[in-house]
Amino acid sequence: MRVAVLGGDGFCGWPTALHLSNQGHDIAIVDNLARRNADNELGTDSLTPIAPLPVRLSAWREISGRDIAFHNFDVARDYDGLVALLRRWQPDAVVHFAEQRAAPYSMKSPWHKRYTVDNNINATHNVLAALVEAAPDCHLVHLGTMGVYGYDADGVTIPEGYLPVRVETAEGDWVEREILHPANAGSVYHMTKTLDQLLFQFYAKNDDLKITDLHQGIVWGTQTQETRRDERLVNRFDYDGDYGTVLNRFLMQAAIGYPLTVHGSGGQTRAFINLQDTVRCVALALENPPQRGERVNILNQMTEVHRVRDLALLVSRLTGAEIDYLENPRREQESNELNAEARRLPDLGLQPITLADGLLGEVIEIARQYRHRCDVSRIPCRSHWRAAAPDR
Ligand code: NAD
Ligand code: USQ
Repeated sequence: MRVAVLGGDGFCGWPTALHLSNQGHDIAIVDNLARRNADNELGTDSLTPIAPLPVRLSAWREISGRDIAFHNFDVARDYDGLVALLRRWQPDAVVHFAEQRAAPYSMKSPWHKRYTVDNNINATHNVLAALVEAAPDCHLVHLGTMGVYGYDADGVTIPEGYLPVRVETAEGDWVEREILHPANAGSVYHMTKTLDQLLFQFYAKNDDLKITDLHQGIVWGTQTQETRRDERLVNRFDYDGDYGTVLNRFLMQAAIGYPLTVHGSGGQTRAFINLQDTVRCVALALENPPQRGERVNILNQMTEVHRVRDLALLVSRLTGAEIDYLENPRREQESNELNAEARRLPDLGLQPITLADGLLGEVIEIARQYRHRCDVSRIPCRSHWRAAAPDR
């Protein structure tokens, strides 16, 4: 297959590009390096020393004998560049990771809110319009988020995308429908993913585009089979208060002896997946496209569910780290249950890697190996969901 990986320099995109290349697919990465620029803006850096993308690509060529092409442009702005690439190269599939993905970053200021919406919605809409114009048979695989469903505390089981409902007509008859599960975003970032969903529904219906939306949980881990093959291929590891996600942050904090930063009581329950499973799931989605004219194919890409407090206790038991219960900078439920269906990817062949498989130790090793690169001042989360109340 010819596969364009949009956002292929990022945390999930880079290992996915390598995995697909290793499977024998022809890969072209599109990335405007916005994530590396965000590090410059925030004064942060990956804990692991990630090589510049051209160095990564020549290392991969040296090690695997395979070429990956790189096109440096902004998918949200350079519509003509995107159309030209699709028309010239005619990919069988596009994997779309090219969005601003951090909830705290999206809530930092009006500028960050507007950037996240402009970037994410325009990128997704440009991809859809360009596919209609230049490659209507191409399969689009998008990385969505479990966060589109929200974290209500009512214990209702979350379906894979579509919720069966019965509605009473004016005549008193009952009509059965399947609707998109109601959107319930917890940040401006998560809201962009709920808007993406509506764009997909329209383009699948109106233009018969083949679209798969993978609602992914929080990704933990750093390396995959391919990124481990050479230090120049090492994947990024975010630990700062904006881009670092909870479990990787805890593992890195434990490695440097920093008390684990639990927000509030840590009663928040979230879905998780290991990075190696992420790349496997994308490959499975590519092997199982919907047909033209079918509705958007939605799969929940998560393998286990954990409460934040329990993760802190687990990491503390493994490492002896202290736990700090901090005032929560976010506006979110203090505590929730999470019951979500996630059968479709295992039914396609996914064999999940779980926290219990001992891989936590491997991530701790990575964190220990590179702890000298940590800037402790970047650990606290300084992005607040609501402006401080004015003095009265
Ligand atoms: P990332 O920020 O590391 O990677 C995103 C990549 O896209 C970056 O390399 C960035 O430079 C690029 N990009 C952003 N906007 C672009 C644009 N307009 N044009 C071209 N390139 C652009 O993020 P990630 O963690 O790899 O996440 C990838 C996708 O997976 C996101 O859409 C995210 O919402 C989703 N996701 C991530 C996680 C997670 O835990 N990391 C969990 C669920 C879903
Ligand atoms: N949290 C802490 N301490 C920390 C960091 C986070 O207690 O140091 C808490 C947060 O308050 C939140 C939970 O941990 O309750 C998860 O936060 P997170 O930053 O790990 O994850 P989130 O903001 O939800 O975003 C991440 C990715 C995003 C993806 C999402 C999947 O950045 O791209 O969409 O996970 S999901 O959570 O399923 O929506």
